Amino acid sequence: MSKDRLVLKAIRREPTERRPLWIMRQAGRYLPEYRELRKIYSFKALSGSAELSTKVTLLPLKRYPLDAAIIFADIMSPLPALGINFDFDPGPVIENPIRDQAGVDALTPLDLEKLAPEVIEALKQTRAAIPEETSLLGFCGAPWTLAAYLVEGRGVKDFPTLRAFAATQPEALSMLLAKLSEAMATYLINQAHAGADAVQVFDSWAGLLSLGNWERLIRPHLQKMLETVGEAGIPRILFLQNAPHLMEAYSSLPAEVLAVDWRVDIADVQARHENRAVQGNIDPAILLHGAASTRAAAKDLLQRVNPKGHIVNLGHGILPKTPLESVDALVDVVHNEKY
Ligand code: 1CP
Repeated sequence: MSKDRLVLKAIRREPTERRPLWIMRQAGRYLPEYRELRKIYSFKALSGSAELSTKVTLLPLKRYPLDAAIIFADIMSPLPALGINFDFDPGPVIENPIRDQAGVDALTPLDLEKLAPEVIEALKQTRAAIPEETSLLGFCGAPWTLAAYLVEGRGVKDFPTLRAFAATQPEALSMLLAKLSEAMATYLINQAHAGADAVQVFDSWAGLLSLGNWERLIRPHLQKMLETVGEAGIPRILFLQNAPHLMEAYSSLPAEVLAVDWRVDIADVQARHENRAVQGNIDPAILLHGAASTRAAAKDLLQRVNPKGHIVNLGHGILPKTPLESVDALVDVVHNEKY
């Protein structure tokens, strides 16, 4: 029964027999079977087909007893519904980056039929294939993180074109974020209807602006999106990356779970926000060093963080060169904790 799904119990801050564990980017390149599939199919082909996406989503669960499945797709997957074309090399590359108001105006009205139907179908197929007690997670990119790619054109260190756009064309930015916010709220609700138990909003590039500019330019759109999803009754996991200066601001957004990277003291976040669950936050770099280092980091995390409302995860995506033994060690520590 869904009420026994550990991730959902932790989201509600109910007692659990052990802490739930899943891993950001758990279906990625550290898995040899994923690398084999990538020899045959491009990332776009894998994520663009419901059958292949389901197959890849299930790969990490075949190897490890993880408590959640997260659909193998990208934050860009729903953007064709706004008339946006892109490719991957290896990250997203946008065909026509948005650099002015005309670029925003050129977006099409939301085309519901193009709102990643392959992801919606993959959610249904995955739900049918995973154990009853495993949670199914949907996700999307936060409006600002999506805008980062749309304006910059691709992932670039510190996103200077985006920051100049925000400083000089705040009205165009606001219209862009409003469109993305509305589209992503619809997308997340569709994912929940297709079987997602909870949704994670990835704000990977949250930290690029000052607190004052974030409050003024970004918060209203992120807040609106989260509120719309919350009104539909869907549990929300909000992940921010590289944004310690915004931690308090994000803590006031409507989300059941605050998911943080390794730069943040997660025990402190938990202590200061007693009504929230927390997710994270082992530094993925530590897993590169092998099982013993991973085991030590995992034990330290469990010792510092109250189990009530704690979903164990890394502080960002697992790195491609991570040895499989490190993941075994992480699973072992979490599964054998006594409390
Ligand atoms: O388990 C999983 O792998 C889940 C699927 C997943 C998710 C949740 C992928 C597959 N991407 C994402 C989200 C995503 N995509 C984020 C948010 C999470 C994060 O911060 O890591 C971001 C920022 C992206 C953008 C993106 N897409 C990047 C980042 C690098 C850049 O240039 O900015 C990359 C490399 C991609 C392509 C991509 N998406 C996913 C994979 C496995 C890949 C690599 C494709 C490959 O070479 O096989």
